[in-house]
Amino acid sequence: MTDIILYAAPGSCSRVPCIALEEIGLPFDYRPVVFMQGEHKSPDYKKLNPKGKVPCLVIDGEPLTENVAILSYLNTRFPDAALLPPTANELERMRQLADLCFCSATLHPLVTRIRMPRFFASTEAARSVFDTGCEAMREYFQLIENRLATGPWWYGDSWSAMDGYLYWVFWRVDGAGFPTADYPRFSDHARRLEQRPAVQRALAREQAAQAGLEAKGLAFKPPPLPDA
Ligand SMILES: N[C@@H](CCC(=O)N[C@@H](CS)C(=O)NCC(=O)O)C(=O)O
Repeated sequence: MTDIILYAAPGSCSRVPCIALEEIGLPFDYRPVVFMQGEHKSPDYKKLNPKGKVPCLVIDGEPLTENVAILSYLNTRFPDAALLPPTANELERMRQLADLCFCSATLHPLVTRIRMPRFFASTEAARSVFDTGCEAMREYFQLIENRLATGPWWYGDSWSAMDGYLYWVFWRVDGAGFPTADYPRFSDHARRLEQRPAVQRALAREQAAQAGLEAKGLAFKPPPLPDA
């Protein structure tokens, strides 16, 4: 049996591989990493992920980091789960990789600016980090909105791990005050995605982890944004 551990934090981008693992359907261990205790920067955790971040997938004792790499690996290792649609050639495969990189390298940094502007600027300047982050994100939300005009999911009729990634981006900025209602197709995509049993199981894992952290006073909350 494959031994799978996902080091994760509720609400963070570790939700992306958590959804993929639930879609695969094999048992796995969801291990919350306690940010508030600096566990992600501890020497023990850094042996798994020297970058001190989640997610980290440990599969049969071997760690793998970075969402793009984790999703690509899971797709190859568990082809029956069809995490990504089949490709006819290397160029198509690289285009899929480019899609995942769009999430990790373009969307995710903007999510962080919108969700945690105080990490980038003093209290007074944080509002401008948030506003400029939202302005930049609008271009990409429109791109996604246009793409979803051609089918229910990013790749048309078939759900893929790319949809799970986009969902996390949507959910994260929705909760941070980005005007997601301006993008009805993307909003509907998020609602439909939340109805998938695998996504509900992933969210239930996060909720249980979050409740455990809250009970110990260790739930992470970003510093508040000053009023506009
Ligand atoms: N490029 C990485 C980004 C990972 C990342 O930024 N994770 C965040 C959570 S969303 C984290 O661990 N933050 C803790 C920190 O940086 O201190 C990936 O896609 O896996």
